[in-house]
Amino acid sequence: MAPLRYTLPCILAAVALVQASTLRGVAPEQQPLYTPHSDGQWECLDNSKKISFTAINDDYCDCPDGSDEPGTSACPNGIFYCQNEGHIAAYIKSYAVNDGVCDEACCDGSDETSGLITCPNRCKQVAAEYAREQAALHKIHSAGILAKRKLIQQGQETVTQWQEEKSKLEDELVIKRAELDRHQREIDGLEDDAKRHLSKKPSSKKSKCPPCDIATLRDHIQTLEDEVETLVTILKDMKRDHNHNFHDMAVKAAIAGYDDFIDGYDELKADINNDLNNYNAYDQSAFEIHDNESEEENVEVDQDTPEQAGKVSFVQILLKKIANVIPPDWRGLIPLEKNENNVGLKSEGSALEAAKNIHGKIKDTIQEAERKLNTINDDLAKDYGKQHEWLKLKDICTEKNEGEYTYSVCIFGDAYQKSNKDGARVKLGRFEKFLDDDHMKQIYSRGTKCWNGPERSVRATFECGGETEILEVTEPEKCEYQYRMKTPAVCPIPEEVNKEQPIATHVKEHSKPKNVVHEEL
Ligand code: MAN
Repeated sequence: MAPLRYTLPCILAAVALVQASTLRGVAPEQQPLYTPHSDGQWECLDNSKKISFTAINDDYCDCPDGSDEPGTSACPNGIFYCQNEGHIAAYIKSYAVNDGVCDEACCDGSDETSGLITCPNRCKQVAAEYAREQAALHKIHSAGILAKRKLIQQGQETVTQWQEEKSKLEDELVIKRAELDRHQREIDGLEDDAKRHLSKKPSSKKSKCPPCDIATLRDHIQTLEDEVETLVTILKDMKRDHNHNFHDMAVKAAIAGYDDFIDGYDELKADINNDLNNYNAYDQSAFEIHDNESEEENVEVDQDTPEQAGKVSFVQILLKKIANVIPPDWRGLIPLEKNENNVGLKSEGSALEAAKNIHGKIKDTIQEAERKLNTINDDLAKDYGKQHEWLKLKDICTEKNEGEYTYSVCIFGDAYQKSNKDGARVKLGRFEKFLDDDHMKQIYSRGTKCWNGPERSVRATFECGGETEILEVTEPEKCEYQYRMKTPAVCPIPEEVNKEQPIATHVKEHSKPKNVVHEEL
């Protein structure tokens, strides 16, 4: 071994020489990693080994990670950096260095220095071609982005309509179910009455009941008055709580009607009370007469008394007034029909029939509303992309002639393969789901079973384009089809791309430079 006083100057001279020039095959920002220690040693980038700094790029692979031979083909796992001045820098696998072939990715020809072949610097032409491609791509993207914005807007509008329709249906269902319950109670009551009448024994003594009937009627009137108050409160709450931004004409009309109504309401109530007081003063004698008459004529106990007729008609005026101002769907809440029916119907049989008829109609309306609501809920639960950008593409169909077959797909529907010879059509699958969070891949599955193979299926991958079309169809595995497609739905909208871009907080020491093209490494 030579004495240190002779070897050290040599090493330092070599180090100075290497440092002065850039190391072949290493990106500029990684050059500092190739600095020797003071003893002339250098550590492999994976820290697995120390070797002499002079052993770098000596065409012999020392480091397990291949980091000591960035500029030769000595390490099977090494990578080579080409600067490609004037274009975009690139990495290639180091086995392609000095192999006698000009590498596509290294347009500067720096991969071939052995003299086996001379690679011209093509970076100027490559950069120009790249710029043309980028301009064309930019044009496609601009058209696609414009179309995507429209898709988002239309999708959002449809979702809003669905949500409005859903809340209308839910309101309608609450009202109709309450109405149904009320009619059910009415039917039960009429059926009970019918049973009671059937079992009633004829009595020789005439009923002395008018006073107790009056009490019942007072109760009924009180109930009706309470219902009027409830409706007034409902309307008052609606006026106070309704969504002012939601321009529902029925609600607006109801509020306007309520305002008109409430104007004269107190006055009307005062009139009614006044009239009722007059009736009260008069009713005793009137009932005595009526009672006598009823004894003589065997009048049914549930016929209208003057008090009932007077009071009910006032309440009816109120109810009718309210019915005129509230949305049509709510009118079923008002017991108008019931009273009119009861007054007008002479026999319990026909009243029962009418009540059942109405009940059946309400039930049908409820079933129809439930069916519509289920459809809307199903639609709202479907995945139409982060901004509903896929929604308006539903059922958009497109096809592509690929020689032997014409392939087709309806977005969110079915995919088919049709023979161009005999027109025979085979189902390749039905839309199942998106395969990724970015909504750029879909799978259509459960197609016609392949002879001796799986059920046919289609994987569709989408790239940005102004229209939704099939670009190419392949069948890499038997009965498993790949559709390469384009659509505006996947175009990158600039604001969103920026939003999604994570902010770099830490740059890895060994990270590769940006704007670098990596060949399939
Ligand atoms: C048909 C077509 C083909 C498929 C074979 C499998 O010919 O659907 O795409 O590969 O059946 O038997």
